[in-house]
Amino acid sequence: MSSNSSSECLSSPSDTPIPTSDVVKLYLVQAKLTAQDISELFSLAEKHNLRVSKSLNAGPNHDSTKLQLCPSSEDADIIITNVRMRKRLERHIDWNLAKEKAIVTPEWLRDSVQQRAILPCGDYAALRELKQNTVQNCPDSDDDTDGGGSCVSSLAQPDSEKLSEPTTKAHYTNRYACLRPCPLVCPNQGLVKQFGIIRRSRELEGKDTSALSYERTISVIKAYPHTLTASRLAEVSKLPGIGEKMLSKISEYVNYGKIRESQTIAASARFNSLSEFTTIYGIGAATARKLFDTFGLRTIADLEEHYARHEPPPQRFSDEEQARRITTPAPLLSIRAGLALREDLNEKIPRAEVDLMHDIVMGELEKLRQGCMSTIVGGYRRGKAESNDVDIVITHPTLTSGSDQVKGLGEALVNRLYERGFITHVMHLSGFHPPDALRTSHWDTLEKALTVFILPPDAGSPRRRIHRRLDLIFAAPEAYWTAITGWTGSKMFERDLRLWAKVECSMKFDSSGITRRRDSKRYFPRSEQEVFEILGLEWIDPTLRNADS
Ligand code: 8GT
Ligand code: MN
Repeated sequence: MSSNSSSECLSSPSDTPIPTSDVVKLYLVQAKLTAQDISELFSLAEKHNLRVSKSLNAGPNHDSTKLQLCPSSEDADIIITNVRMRKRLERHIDWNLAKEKAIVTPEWLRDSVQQRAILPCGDYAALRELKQNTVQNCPDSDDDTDGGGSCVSSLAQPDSEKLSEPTTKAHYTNRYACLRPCPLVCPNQGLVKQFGIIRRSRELEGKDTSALSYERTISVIKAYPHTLTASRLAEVSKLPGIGEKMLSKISEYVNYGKIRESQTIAASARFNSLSEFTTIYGIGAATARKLFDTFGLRTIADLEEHYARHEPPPQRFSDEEQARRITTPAPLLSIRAGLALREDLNEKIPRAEVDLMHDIVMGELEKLRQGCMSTIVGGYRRGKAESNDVDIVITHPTLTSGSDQVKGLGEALVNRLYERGFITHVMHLSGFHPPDALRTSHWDTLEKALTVFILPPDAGSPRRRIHRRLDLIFAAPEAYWTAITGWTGSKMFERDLRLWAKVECSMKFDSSGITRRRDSKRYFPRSEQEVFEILGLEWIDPTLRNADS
């Protein structure tokens, strides 16, 4: 996911306290566990030997800790076991010793790692008789949160201010998508697909409000953890944003396995033409409608013929934009060039190729400037097997914001990649956003280069080289983690993250930073966990931010 992206390397002018670090030692009782379970649990404990928030309700004395496996039960803080009976446990651990430890089930480790927090051990006590001891001996013995708190955390406050409100817990019933864990594939993926067709159609027809309400409904269904059945409809009707109309469509799906409107749209010639037109870079919904309605175009062949005669004039930039944008000799991707590259650009990118592209970009960057850090964001970071493009956030520990250094690094990299034949076209230029950046007119002020990339010819293999979309985002170190959060998506998650920050925290979140509205105080998180903590949000793993489709 990231190459040498360690928060410790990042110096930042933040005045937030550095979390103190300690270690929670784990001992695994192997009895009653399969070899597969054992290896899974070992790798969870080891792989995630990372800083975790010490409790969900990390309060003013926010702490962080590392998990560490230890070879002896005596040294352990927490003992993990599948054994549920005293007699059986005593074969492995002395009962008096057991009473001094927290004795939990393997679920505790799985959930704690997933949520990056030492969860309350009492909730996972392996033996009923030892529950009280487990509660008392848990390295974090705070009670659970009541889930009702809103924004603010220790990190969010200036040193002098005390705060009391806890991190808000994530749950599928939450009003905000950034507090609803959404897996890549949910139990009701078929319904999500049917709603996706209606949403897309509304978007193509310029009915943005309706599109957004389908988008919201989709994100709520993505988070719903049960397979929908008639008996669940009552519960579903109480989920946020599910009104009469959505409910009747959901119930249609539950009863018939499909939604009539989705079927009709999917079969319509207009929907198919507009959908196809908007796959061309530079053609948004409004242009697609114009091509269909005014010029009577229906197919890609029609578009090719049309643009052979009517290539729109090249983009014009205001002087201000011109001064801000990354300048490069690489040609702008025109609609005609976009049409020519259409088949390539519409082909999905497998993860292995994403990694390869990232390696090439970072290899070239290393030659320009040693010690850069990067993280692949977007759908790849959310766990998608195939991506439409590759998004990489880049920084260097010595860059200073507000100077031209960040832009300079971006320019140097894009130019180098162009000279070496890796970048064939660019399309972004500051202030210009891809057509699908949707209604969010102002995402952020980071430097970014939206480009077309091609892998070098591979002498050993005759495979076809495919043009790929590559987005490079350049941030100063203090904006690195907000850039990563802001570009990981999904879009609905991002939308609600911004809304949450604004409504619940009186803060402004965007990829370039977090600002408190009342006094414009800026926060500079040193990890993505800190981004969530500053906003008083429970951590959600990137693979659970798939709220869109
Ligand atoms: P995909 O690439 O496989 O289609 O999936 P994706 O990686 O989720 O979509 P994307 O279109 O590449 O966008 C990645 C994320 O970046 C989106 O979730 C969106 O929130 C965000 N994003 C844009 N444009 C911009 C932008 O101009 N600024 C910022 N900060 N974020 C943006 O799509
Ligand atoms: Mn992407």
